[in-house]
Amino acid sequence: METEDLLLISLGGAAASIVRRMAERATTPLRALILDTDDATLQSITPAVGVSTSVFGAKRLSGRGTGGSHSLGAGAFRDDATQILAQVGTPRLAILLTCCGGGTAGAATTLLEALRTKGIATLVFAVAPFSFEGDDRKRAANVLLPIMETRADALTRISLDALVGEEAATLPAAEAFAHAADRLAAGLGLLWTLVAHPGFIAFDAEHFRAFLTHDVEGGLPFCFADVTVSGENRAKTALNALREDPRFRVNGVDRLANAAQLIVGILAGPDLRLCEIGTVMEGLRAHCQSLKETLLGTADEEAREGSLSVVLFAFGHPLTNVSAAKDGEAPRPLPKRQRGAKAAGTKVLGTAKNRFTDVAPTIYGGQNLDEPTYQRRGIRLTR
Ligand SMILES: Nc1nc2c(ncn2[C@@H]2O[C@H](COP(=O)(O)OP(=O)(O)O)[C@@H](O)[C@H]2O)c(=O)[nH]1
Ligand SMILES: [Mg+2]
Repeated sequence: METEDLLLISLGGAAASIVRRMAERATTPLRALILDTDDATLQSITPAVGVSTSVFGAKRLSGRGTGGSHSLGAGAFRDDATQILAQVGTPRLAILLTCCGGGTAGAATTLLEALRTKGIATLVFAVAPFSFEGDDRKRAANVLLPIMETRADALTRISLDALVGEEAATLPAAEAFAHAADRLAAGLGLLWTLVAHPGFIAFDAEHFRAFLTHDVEGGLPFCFADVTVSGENRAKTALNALREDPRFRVNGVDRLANAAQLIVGILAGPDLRLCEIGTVMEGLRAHCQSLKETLLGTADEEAREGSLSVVLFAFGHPLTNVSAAKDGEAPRPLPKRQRGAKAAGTKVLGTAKNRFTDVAPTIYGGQNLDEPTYQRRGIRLTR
């Protein structure tokens, strides 16, 4: 796949610093557009191959930022929409990253609308402020996030508190952010590699698009987490870490255990063994009791030799829309999701009961062994 099919867009100073971290550590070239309303932020970003930066809204804000106002961020985007959209071009999938505690994030709603008009699918990582940042930022983010969610194809709300874990309470504020930014940059870097440079089982921008195509208005909420481990039992270790990851706990509900669809990305070196993929997939299926669909993608790079990374997207809580619920409010039922016929679940693999005509199927332990394992277990292989 050409990386031109995929573009990472960041909005605001904090998201810019996360993309900068990604670019510094990228094992595979990044293609990113860093947008901000503040000149100073962009000057601190060393130009990297494939990464462009752009200040917008200068007419209104003189390159000095929004002062935390989402409406100024939105207005700034409208002033310069044509120029920004020309820079975006026409990728098939855009990954948008923004920190909703800042004002530039206010541009996201109009930007997402424009990307949809251009037929660009959007996967949004929206970062909610730390709880120590105070109620005003939290309130502003809580107004912006549901609007973004309706305009994205899929959106995850990233809790900085959950990213940093219990240390958030004791770390100095600047360190807490640096820590969270590093964690997020690592996870997004893995996602980038998985989608832009897939391995023997591809999950590229086109596969993501197909998965995201659905008829229900509004974006799909999802949870995202990643882990990188090494050592003897690395597949088991990765699995255990993901099962415990606080990023899957939303309002006390385990979004991983309740996921209806999973996208699993496995990244490793040439030493990746098939049985390790099996361990991860089997373990997830055992943990996620409501699972209807599992999509798998891999990426392999020499440089990853010895380490195993897993990225996980958990979609579609089957009973409740936890992501839409506010603190203290009961989760609302999730609207029934109908996706385009082509992308629909395991159907892609066909529904034949038996590979052979006029022969009784081989039933063992209640399972039809004539159906390939990946089909029986609901794993959708993409190539
Ligand atoms: N204070 C601070 N907040 C950060 C930093 N990086 C990220 N954040 C988070 O990002 C939010 C601010 O977003 P930012 O993109 O900087 O806003 P903008 O550039 O003013 O539009 C805050 O609410 C924090 O949650 C940082 O270095 N310092
Ligand atoms: Mg700023």
